[in-house]
Parts: sequence; structure tokens; C-alpha cells
Amino acid sequence: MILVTQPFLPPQEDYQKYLDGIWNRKWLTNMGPLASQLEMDLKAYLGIKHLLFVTNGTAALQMAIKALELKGEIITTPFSFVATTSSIVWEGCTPVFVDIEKDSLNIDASKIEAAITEKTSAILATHVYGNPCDVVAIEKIAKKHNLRVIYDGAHAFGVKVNGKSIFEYGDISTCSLHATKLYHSIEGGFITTKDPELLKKLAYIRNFGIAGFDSFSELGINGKNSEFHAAMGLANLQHIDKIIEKRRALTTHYDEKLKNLKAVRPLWHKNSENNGAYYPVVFETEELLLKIVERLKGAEIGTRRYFYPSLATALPYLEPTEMLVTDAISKRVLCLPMYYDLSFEEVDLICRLMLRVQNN
Ligand code: T4K
Repeated sequence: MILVTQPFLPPQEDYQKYLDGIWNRKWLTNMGPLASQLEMDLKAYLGIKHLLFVTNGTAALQMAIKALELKGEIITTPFSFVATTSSIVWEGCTPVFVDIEKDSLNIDASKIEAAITEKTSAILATHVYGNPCDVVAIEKIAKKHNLRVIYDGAHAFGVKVNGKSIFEYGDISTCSLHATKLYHSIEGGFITTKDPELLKKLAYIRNFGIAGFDSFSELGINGKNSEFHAAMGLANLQHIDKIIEKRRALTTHYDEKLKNLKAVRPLWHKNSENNGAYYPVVFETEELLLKIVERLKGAEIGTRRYFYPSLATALPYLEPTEMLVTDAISKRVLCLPMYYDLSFEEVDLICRLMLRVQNN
């Protein structure tokens, strides 16, 4: 059985080492020493100044919206995981969808201005599959219209754009450290911002708004994460370079083996490098996609239609909106197996089966 993804696990004794310390200290959560260590190590690894380790990538988005005090409409992409949109609705704002670019599959910055109204407060864009959005164009639009920017960087761990960490862009960026991500802490996420005042506010929000033993600074929530999750994050961070390297090698291998496939890969940002978070292909037709999914399933090979259907049509709590490019792409996009333990021989098998379906 080949799954669409599988978490990386460090050698068990590496994790055990951290557990011994937890047992000695009996400090399990609430910004413990391992959570603080993880924050420091992540900042050093990513080359960023501020970062908060939180419960998960969804809570990170919700806390970002709360901290920026966003109201009214938030412009966003219909081509993402449901959490990007649901966090907007959960925070009492209205998502306004802007279609994606057919090549990068990210929000089409050239269409954002037309969607701005007097109610727009922010842009929330996803770096889909870790491929950076047009951050320069988005920043320009945001400045011109006095909007805040949040980037959902759930897929973008380790990505740099224009020579700096992708988490340096926007007012706030978020990341998911879920078990299915290339780097994970079982469940988890983080929030980054360059603004120290905003960081302080986010830290209060993460801890119920508590400002001291007997005072509160604002409305907060429980957005903390535990020492056990931090321990997994610390243990996995020791292996991050080889994880990304292997995923990049698998990506190159797929590219090579699938060069005759009637499908395209997303066009990558020219000043960035693929972190190998996913291996998406966009087929010429949905018919070919469905045949391939069936054939691979028959061989016990898992795939996922990340992201189908479009968030602009799929959610029962929103009026459906037609988005020409997203609707066309989401029907034809498929993510193939991608994870550290996947072998090159398994990729050969997957590609052989796919090409056989196409050529029959
Ligand atoms: N923004 C974006 C753009 C996101 O993609 C996500 C999450 C978020 C925000 C929110 O972040 P979090 O709140 O999740 O931190 C998965 C993940 O649950 C989700 O984190 C992720 N995006 C999304 C793209 O994928 P499912 O429902 O497809 O996962 P599931 O359980 O079907 O697992 C996929 C495959 O992984 C399975 O074939 C089995 C394998 N697997 C999974 C788990 C959990 C394992 O082998 N071991 C495991 O422990 O959503």
C-alpha cells in the first residue's frame, strides 16, 4: 500500500530523550521549556525574528484575523484547504473569492483590485503547495488600499522567496505543523509577524488574553501547544534538511518519468525553490484523472484531489460563486504520493501505471 502521504518519524530514542525531561520536570504545557526551545530553533532555522508555536494551522489563521481586528470582507483564494475560508467565516468576516492564475494556481493578484469594496479589510492568500504568491504585487495593492495581508503558509515550510523566508511577508504569516506536512509536530502550527507589538498581542490572544496573574489585555483563546508536540517538532527539526532534499529528489524523479504525461505541473515562482511539500499534476481532462485515480486505487496507491471542489462552490455555509479558472483546474488536479520514505522504485511504479492508462 502506498499512501498519498505519510508522516516522517524521527528515531524513537530521539523523542524518548525529550520525554525523560518532561517526566522530570512535570511541566506539560503552557509555554514550557521545549515549546520555547522550538520557537527559538524555528526562528534560527527559518531566519526570522518572531514566531509563536500554536495549536494548529487553523487556530493560527483565526488568531491572525482576530489580532488584526479584521471586519467586513476579506479577499481570498477559492483554491486552498477549507481552513483558509472557514477561519474567515469563523471570525465573523465575509470571504470574497478572487480567481487563481492558471499557471501558478495562486490567487491572481491582477484580479484583486476589482474585488475591493469599502468593506474590504484584508487579503488572505495561500502559497498553494508551497509555491509563493506574487507577494510584491499583493503588497503594492494592500498599501494602496490600506488593507492588511495574511499569508496562509501551511504548505510553505522552509520556502524562501526573493532571498528571504516566505514567513517574512505580509502583516502575519501562518504555517501548519500537522502530521501530513513535510515538517510536523503531530498537531501544531506557528504564526509569524515582523511587528513586535502585533507579536505581543498574538501572544496574549494565544493565552486567553491573560496579561498577568490578575489582569487581562484582550479577548483571547487557548491557542497554546504542549511539550509533547514541541518535542516531536524538535526531534524532527534535526532531520529537516534531508527531508526536503529527499522530497526535491522525488519531485525531479516524477518530473523526469512523467514528461510524456498529458498534464502540467504548477509554474513555480521564479525567485523561489520548490520544497517538495506536494506533487500536484493538472491533467488535460478530468476523464483522464478519474481513470488514473481508479487504476492507482486498484494497485493500492493513494492519491488526493487537493483541492477539489472549489471552496467558492463547495461550502454549505456560503452562496456558491463561479470561478472560471478555479473550477476548471480543481476538476483536473491530483496530488500524487509524496513523503520521505517513498522510494524511487515506488515512484517508477506509479508513473508506469499512469502512463499505461493514458496510452491505452
Ligand atoms: N491552510 C492550508 C492551506 C492547509 O492545507 C491546512 C491543512 C490548513 C490551513 C490547516 O492546518 P491544520 O489546522 O491542519 O494544522 C490533511 C490535513 O489534515 C490538513 O492538515 C492539511 N491542510 C490538508 C491539506 O490535508 P486530510 O483530511 O486530507 O488528511 P487525512 O487524514 O486524510 O490524511 C492524508 C493521508 O495521510 C492519508 O492517506 C493517511 C496519511 N496519514 C495521515 C495522518 C493524519 C498518515 O499516514 N498518518 C497520519 O497520522 O487533511
